[in-house]
Amino acid sequence: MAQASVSRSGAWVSALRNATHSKTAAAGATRRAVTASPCLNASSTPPRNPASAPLRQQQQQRVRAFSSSPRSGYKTVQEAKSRHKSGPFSLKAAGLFFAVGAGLIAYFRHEKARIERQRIADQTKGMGRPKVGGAFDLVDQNGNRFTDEDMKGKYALVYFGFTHCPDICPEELDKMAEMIDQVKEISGNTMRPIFITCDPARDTPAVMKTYLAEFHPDMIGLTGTYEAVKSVCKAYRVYFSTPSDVKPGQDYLVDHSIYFYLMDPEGDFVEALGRNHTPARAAKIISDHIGDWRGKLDRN
Ligand SMILES: [Cu+2]
Repeated sequence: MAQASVSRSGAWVSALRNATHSKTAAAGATRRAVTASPCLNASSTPPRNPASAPLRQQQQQRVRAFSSSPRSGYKTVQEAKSRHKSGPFSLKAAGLFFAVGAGLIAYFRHEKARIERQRIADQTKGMGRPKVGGAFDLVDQNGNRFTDEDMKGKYALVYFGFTHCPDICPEELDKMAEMIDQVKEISGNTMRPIFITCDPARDTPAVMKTYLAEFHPDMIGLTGTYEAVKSVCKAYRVYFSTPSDVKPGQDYLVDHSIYFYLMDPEGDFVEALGRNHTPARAAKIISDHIGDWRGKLDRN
C-alpha cells in the first residue's frame, strides 16, 4: 500500500517535473530522486481521498497540455524559421529600423549642439560670472553719440583694433565683412557689426569713416575720448596699450587682442570667435545663436 502511494505520488511529481523536461532518462532520475527524498515526498503527496481524484486528473491534464503541446503551432524548426523570415526581420523592417535610428541620432546631435550653445550663452548671463562687456559711451564715424543702449535690439559682433594696424586688422576686417554677408544671408538683418578703436588719438570719426568704407558699408566705427576708449577696452577685457600722452605726428604701436565678441540683443556676451574660425564657420555659429534667441529681435 505504501509502495503504491509512493509510486503514485512519484508519477504526479514527475508529471510536474516533465513540464520542463523530456520524458526520458530525466523523468526516471527525477522519480528516483523524489522517492529517495522523504521530505519532498511528504510535502508533495496528493491527498488520498478518492474525491480529489478528478481534481488530480485535471491538474495532470493541465500540466501535460502545458508541457507536451507545441507552443506556437509550428511542427518543425524549419517551419518556425520560414515563418519568421517574413516576420520581424524583413528588409522593410530593417529599413524602418535604420531610418528611425538615423533620425534619432540626427535629433540628438542637433539637441546636443543646441544645448551646448545654450550653455555657452548662459555662462556669462548668470550672477557671479566674470562679465564681458557693459556700459560705454562713444561716438560713431558720423560724429553721433553711440552707447551700449544703441547696440541692443540686435546681436552685435564687436571687434577692437585701430586703423594704423599694418596687417592684422585689415585681415580681420576682411573676414568680418564676409561674416556680415553670410549672417545676413542666413538670419537677415539681425546683427550689428561694430569696430571699436583702441587708438582714439589718431582714429577720429572722419578717419574711421574713410577706413571702414573699404571693408563693409554696414560696419559701425566707434571712437571717443582716451578715458572712454580705455574703459570700453577694460569692460571687454581687451588688452589696451595706447600711450596716453601722444604728441602729434608721433608714431607708436598699439597692441590689442584679436577676437570677435558676439553680444546678444540684451547686450550680454555670448561667445568670442577667434582667428581659428573661418568666416563661414563663424557665420554658422552666429546664425545658430540667433536662431536660438527667443526674446525680442530687431530685424529691420
Ligand atoms: Cu590690429
